Amino acid sequence: MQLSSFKSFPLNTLGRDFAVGDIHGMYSLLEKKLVAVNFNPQKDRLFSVGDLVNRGPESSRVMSFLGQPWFHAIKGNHEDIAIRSATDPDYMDLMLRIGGAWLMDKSPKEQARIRQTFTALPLAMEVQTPAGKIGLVHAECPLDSWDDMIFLLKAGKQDALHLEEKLCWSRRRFKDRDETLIQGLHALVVGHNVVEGMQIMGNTYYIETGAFLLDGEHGMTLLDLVALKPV
Ligand SMILES: [Mn+2]
Repeated sequence: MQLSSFKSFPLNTLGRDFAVGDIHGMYSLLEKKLVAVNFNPQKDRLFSVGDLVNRGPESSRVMSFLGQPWFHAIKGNHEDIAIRSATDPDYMDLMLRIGGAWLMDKSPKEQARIRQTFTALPLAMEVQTPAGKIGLVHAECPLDSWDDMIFLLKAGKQDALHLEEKLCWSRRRFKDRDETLIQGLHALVVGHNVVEGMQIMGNTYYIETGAFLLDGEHGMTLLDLVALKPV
């Protein structure tokens, strides 16, 4: 049983909850966004939809967020690529084409530690809010029922139905403009597909607005998890 593949968070009775789109090494930009909303690390929580690293210039610094008690991330396809690059030359080539040299510049021991950190990241998270339960995955929810999907994850069946691969990589629903409501959730928040502004299909919120491309105020989406509005 892989306890790490799913994480559940109770209502935050002290402060606010935010979700952030793919960070992709844009440490300073996220820091700036957190200052702008007066983020309080004692009370507030930040949930990342994955793709913490690669593409942008500060991937190593982004790793430091993973040690913070207020920061919670799932595994994106870029973490998956980093893990696979240890043993698969094709993924190593890919890593080097997508700004992953930061990892290879580290000692073998440090590389192993980082890959271990990525391997331990959950594939899905859920957060209780006053508005209802919010789910977070990187790419998409492969099943229409959140509870059925979580049941499989909890049972350690992330290989069943290629669940792990779909959670991290699939673009099927996005390409199809799929408006299917994910049952059992108030909203599902995802990254992965770059959109110009936040897009909503059914109850799925696409918040990967291309921080690494635009490098500006609108490039990184910080979402208020209760209002489901970018802040
Ligand atoms: Mn991404």
